Amino acid sequence: MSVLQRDPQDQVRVLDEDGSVVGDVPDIDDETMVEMYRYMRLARHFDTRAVSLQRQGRMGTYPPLSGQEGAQIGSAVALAEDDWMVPSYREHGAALVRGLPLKQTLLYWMGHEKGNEMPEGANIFPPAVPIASQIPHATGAGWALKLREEADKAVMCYFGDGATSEGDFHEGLNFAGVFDTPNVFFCNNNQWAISVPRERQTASETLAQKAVAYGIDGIQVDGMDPLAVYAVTQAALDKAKNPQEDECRPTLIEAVQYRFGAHTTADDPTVYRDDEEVEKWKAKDPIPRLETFLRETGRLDDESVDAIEESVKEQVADAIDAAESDPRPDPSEMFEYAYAEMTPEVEAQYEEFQALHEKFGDEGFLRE
Ligand SMILES: Cc1ncc(C[n+]2csc(CCOP(=O)(O)OP(=O)(O)O)c2C)c(N)n1
Ligand SMILES: [Mg+2]
Repeated sequence: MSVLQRDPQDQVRVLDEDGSVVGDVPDIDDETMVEMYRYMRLARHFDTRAVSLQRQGRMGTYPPLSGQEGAQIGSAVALAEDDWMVPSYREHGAALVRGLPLKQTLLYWMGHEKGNEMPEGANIFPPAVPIASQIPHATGAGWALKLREEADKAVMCYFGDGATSEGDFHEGLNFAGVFDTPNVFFCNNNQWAISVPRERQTASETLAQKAVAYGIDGIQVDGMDPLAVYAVTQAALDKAKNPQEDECRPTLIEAVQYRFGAHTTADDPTVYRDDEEVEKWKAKDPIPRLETFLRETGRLDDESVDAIEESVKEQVADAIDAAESDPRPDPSEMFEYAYAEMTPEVEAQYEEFQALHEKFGDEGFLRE
């Protein structure tokens, strides 16, 4: 029986908080499991360094992902090469799995237009900051694949718990249900939409059960358990591409998790949540959980963990060097890429900017 055939209240788990097996371990080869662990360590270290760069004035606002590595890596590893990923703004870890270099992520948050350039063939949409706006886009992409008879590829869309209160969520999932599109809707329920807690966002008992209204499958998974996330996402992607006669293609996955840090570097979570709550969730940290499992099953040892730690540090340091030595972008690029051709409003803004730039020079715009 598919792991998806259960009640949206019945959370899928594979590893408990101590890394002990409490469910069906998915069929993942040893190398990929260790790779998942390495990606999670890389995402965590990158995150720590990115926050520190912002604090030092070397980068703009940045949305941290620590705590969410299990959901990001566990889900992204399940994607096939030809599938598509439609991210929100926090999916740096998932994007890494798809082949987006860390340098690109840094450039994006440094305000560099080049950070929006996705590598050829990585099949990633650019990050979406307007909440839930990427959901109808993802449904549209899924529908396009179906119309082109390419529904052997799926589109996975990431968004947060807060996004499920937006009209775009409703419209995107409703269309997906009606047109039976090859979509996986992956909700990162990290308990907070900035300072608004989960229980103030919706009266629904779970977010997964919202799927019922659209006639699609909804499933809740422990989002801090990378193996459970992998199992559920893999089954949902498979169903999106190869549904049985009585199955629908789309699935809504609610991955229950927590962001350990601030919403973004512009936020101070200590004013709206208790240390006690944070500590409770830190005990569920996905990284030591997977590490314990991998050590106990002989897939990792001290030596390989040390080697991973070293290589992760080096990779992040190299990415920071590469991003910081990239030439500063020309500010007029801000106006050039939203549309293939500038609209009259954008053109007027561009001309105003050019006039100011000529008058005040670069110094007029830069705060050093
Ligand atoms: C349409 C829209 N409204 C408001 C905002 C401001 N905003 C940025 S992030 C955020 C909260 C989103 O919470 P959630 O969907 O849970 O995602 P998370 O950041 O927790 O991953 C809000 C309201 C926005 N970016 N877009
Ligand atoms: Mg949230």
